[in-house]
Amino acid sequence: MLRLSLRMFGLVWVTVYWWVRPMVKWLLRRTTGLCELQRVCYGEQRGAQRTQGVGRTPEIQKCMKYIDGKCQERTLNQELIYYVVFAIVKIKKINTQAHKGFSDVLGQCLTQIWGFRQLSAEVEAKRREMYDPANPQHEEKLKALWELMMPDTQLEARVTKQWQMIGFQGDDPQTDFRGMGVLGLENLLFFAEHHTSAARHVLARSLHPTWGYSFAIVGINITHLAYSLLQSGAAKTHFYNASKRFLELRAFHQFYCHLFFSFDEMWRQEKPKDIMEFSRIRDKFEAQVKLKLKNPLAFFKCNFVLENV
Ligand SMILES: *[C@@H]1O[C@H](CO)[C@@H](O)[C@H](O)[C@H]1NC(C)=O
Ligand SMILES: CC(=O)N[C@H]1CO[C@H](CO)[C@@H](O)[C@@H]1O
Repeated sequence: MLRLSLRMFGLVWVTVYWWVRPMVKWLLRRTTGLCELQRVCYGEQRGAQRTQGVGRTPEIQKCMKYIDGKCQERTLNQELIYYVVFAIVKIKKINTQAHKGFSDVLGQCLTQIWGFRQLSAEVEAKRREMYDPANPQHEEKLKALWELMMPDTQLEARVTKQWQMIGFQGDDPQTDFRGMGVLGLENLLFFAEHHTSAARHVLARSLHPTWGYSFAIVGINITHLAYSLLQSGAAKTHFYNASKRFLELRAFHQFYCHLFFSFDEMWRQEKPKDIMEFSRIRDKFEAQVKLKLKNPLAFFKCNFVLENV
């Protein structure tokens, strides 16, 4: 009996879904003169909310399948987006004279959606690229990191215990990059290069006799956090609000800098007894960031206010 009614319910639901949904859409189209995509484009404020709404419409879901391949190849560009917008306008017979802003809004949303996907693919490629001491570019970056963080101290050798002064584990940073590849190095280098005083400030705080931690090791762990927030899609709100244009790797580095700096703040507030508390504080920090990212207005800025060391 129960089974039967469940079946009936299923049947009714399917019927409702297949018959009523198009009817509602048709009715809305008739009464408002707009298709679903247009309603989303006009109904929401610019930013994450609108872009996420557009991403959920069936039209865009269909396009995704094709474009996703391009994201993986990392060959997506603005021109392709214009073609897609043009095609949608034609297929949906949208009168661009009457709806002048539509193409622009749709173009902006698609730029953000696919920009985010392409950024994810790019970050993934960096993570897979292993640190290689035979690669002069990798070695250059590592050297630059030292020079920016320790301007007054000469590095005596490529392999030396000196690396521990900026928080690597042993005498060769290569081993510490294993988990996150070149992405870990590039994140640290960007922080040191573009937010030099903030990075040096965090390093100084990490050397505190009571509340210290390993700067580079924790930095690489924050790379892991930033990476997983990107890949899970949790960070979409921030990235959709971060740029109207196509996202570049730089946007990921900025996101990272914000996270590392805020982690250091939380670490100090928690006043941990020792490094054994790392996992607990890291989990607490992650939960807090995830909560902030649930807000469609989320946008993490890099305005660093340097407190006491
Ligand atoms: C970062 O720390 C967490 C918690 O201690 C750990 O589970 C994770 O594997 C670490 N990631 C990296 C890349 O070190
Ligand atoms: C680029 C972009 O769309 N930024 C928006 C992010 O969200 C805020 C708050 O809704 C908007 O004011 C921005 O314009």
